[in-house]
This record gives sequence, C-alpha cells and structure tokens, in this order.
Amino acid sequence: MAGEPRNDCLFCKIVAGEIPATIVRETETTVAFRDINPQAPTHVLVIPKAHYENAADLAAGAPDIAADVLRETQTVADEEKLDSYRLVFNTGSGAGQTVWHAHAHVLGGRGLQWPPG
Ligand code: DGP
Repeated sequence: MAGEPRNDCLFCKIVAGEIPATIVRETETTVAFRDINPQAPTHVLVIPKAHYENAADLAAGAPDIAADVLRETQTVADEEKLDSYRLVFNTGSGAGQTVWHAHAHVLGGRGLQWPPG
C-alpha cells in the first residue's frame, strides 16, 4: 500500500537503519543521506520516510510530505553552503531511475552543464 514500508526497497531499509548510510539530516518525515556514487562534490539524496515509487506518486499521495522533501533540499543546500545547485527527480527507467522510492538528488559544488545527458 502507498506510504507503507516495503521489505524489498533499499531506501526503506536505509530509513529503518537496516542498511548503513551517511545521514546528513533527518526529520519526522524525511531522511537526507550522501549518495553512494557521488556525481558532484555535494550529492545528497533527500527521501520521504514513507514509501512512494517516485516524485509524482509522492506529490499525489502525500503532498505535505512532498513539500517537506522540497524544504529539506533547501536546508541541505544551505548547510552544504551551495550558492548554486541542481535538484533532480529521475522518474522512470528511461530517465535513469534505478531506485523505486522517491528521492531528490541535491547536486552542487561544481559547475553543472545544461542540457543534462
Ligand atoms: P536514481 O538513479 O535517480 O534512481 O538514483 C538512485 C541513487 O541511489 C543513485 O545515484 C545511487 C544511489 N544509491 C544506490 N544504492 C545506494 C545505497 O545503498 N546507499 C546510498 N547512499 N546510495 C545509494
């Protein structure tokens, strides 16, 4: 069921503390941790603790938590002292989504090209 933890989900396991991660922030509804394969000097993932497959499902099913995730991306950027940064929600395998638990990538600390690949 939407929002319920899934025992086949990597990020639900990070939320539960069953898989280690370098956690930089945690709130009642969100966790922010460093990406295992960083693409920039700062590469932090902000996720809802509740399980939603992607950003669209999160926004539709739990808009308050979607707003919490967005607020947390800004707080991470502030704490990492990023003047410029990029938020990415890969949605669907064609866009590069590999983990089916909604997450915002916060990327910064270097120049970022546009358009992305
Ligand atoms: P995406 O491709 O948008 O679904 O991003 C998934 C990200 O998750 C990818 O950048 C790598 C990261 N990732 C995958 N497994 C782990 C893990 O076990 N720990 C951490 N910290 N990050 C992970």
